[in-house]
Amino acid sequence: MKKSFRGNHFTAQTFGTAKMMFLLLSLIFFSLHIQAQDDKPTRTGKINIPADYQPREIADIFSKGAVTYADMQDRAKHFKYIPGEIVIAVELDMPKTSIRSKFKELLWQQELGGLPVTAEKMILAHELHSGRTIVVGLFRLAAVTDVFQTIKTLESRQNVLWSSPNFYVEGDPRDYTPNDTRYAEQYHHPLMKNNLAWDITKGSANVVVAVTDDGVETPHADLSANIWTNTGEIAGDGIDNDNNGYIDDVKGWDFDNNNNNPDPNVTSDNHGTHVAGIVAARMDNETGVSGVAGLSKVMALQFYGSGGSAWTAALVAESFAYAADNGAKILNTSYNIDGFAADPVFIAGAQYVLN
Ligand SMILES: [Ca+2]
Ligand SMILES: [Ca+2]
Ligand SMILES: [Ca+2]
Ligand SMILES: [Ca+2]
Repeated sequence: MKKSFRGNHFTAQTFGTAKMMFLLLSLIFFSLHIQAQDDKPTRTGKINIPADYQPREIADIFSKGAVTYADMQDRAKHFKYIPGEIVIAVELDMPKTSIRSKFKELLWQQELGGLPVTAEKMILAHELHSGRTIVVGLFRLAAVTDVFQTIKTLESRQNVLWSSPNFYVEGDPRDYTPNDTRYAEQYHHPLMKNNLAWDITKGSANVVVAVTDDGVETPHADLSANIWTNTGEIAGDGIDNDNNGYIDDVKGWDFDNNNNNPDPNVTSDNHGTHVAGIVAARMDNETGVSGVAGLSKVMALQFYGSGGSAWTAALVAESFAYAADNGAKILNTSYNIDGFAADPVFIAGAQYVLN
């Protein structure tokens, strides 16, 4: 599959295969995984969700004590709520069909143990098998009533499952949309729900993705900002400054031709550039498209290409080891593995990466 990424000419058609989707899903998963390991994820979406909020998992919301006074106190440390409003889940001895019409007529003050209800609104009714119904309603309380004191009091009422302040979040709830000029053509992003992921992370310069392929156009206008550079190496002095076994490997390595230029040898070798763009075309530079992890780095490793040497297991394994030894956290290998499936040298390379 040779597709053009040259001159920002990504087209919608270039993302067609299920195989590529799988690759991308793997990429974003691993990006998030690595991000979580490396540094605390920063919430970059337009809604400010506190990074230190660690809510308890709610197993069954229609059960007694599904959330507690303590849970709500914890949530209130991070989110605002409407004063004087309370949401109550209460079990009533009547079928769901009767609830909506009778909701306003119910003696809520009595039903809720003398609670000073001044207004009520039904949110939903969940019918139980027994013909009883759990009703979740929004209630306005008399002005002086303390919402949290009320929640604590209601915990001891048998018919109340739980109650909650009426919390709200501030900000624009729409998911993140990059400003890249051809973003709208990239239908895979909403398909993969990347916009949701971008509310949590857009990638990180700390996450280096090694793209082992037929080379990467490192000066590309939509890639150059995201090309990994080997900071331990001094360019052009003919010395292996970082002593990693590769002389002047400032921007990766061409294992196929055994030199320090991982750019494609011929313009028709554009698959690696295409893949690198899917991974990490620079996001929000008002140029071209956006990668899945558009702020992460690409380590360009050329390991095959037109006019190169035989594509041996040793060459593949060596490139894998380079990626792992030089800081890549993710290894992208978008090629046909079948020929190496049971090759011990290839497996050694793959195992080395995993270890
Ligand atoms: Ca070196
Ligand atoms: Ca050097
Ligand atoms: Ca090259
Ligand atoms: Ca871009």
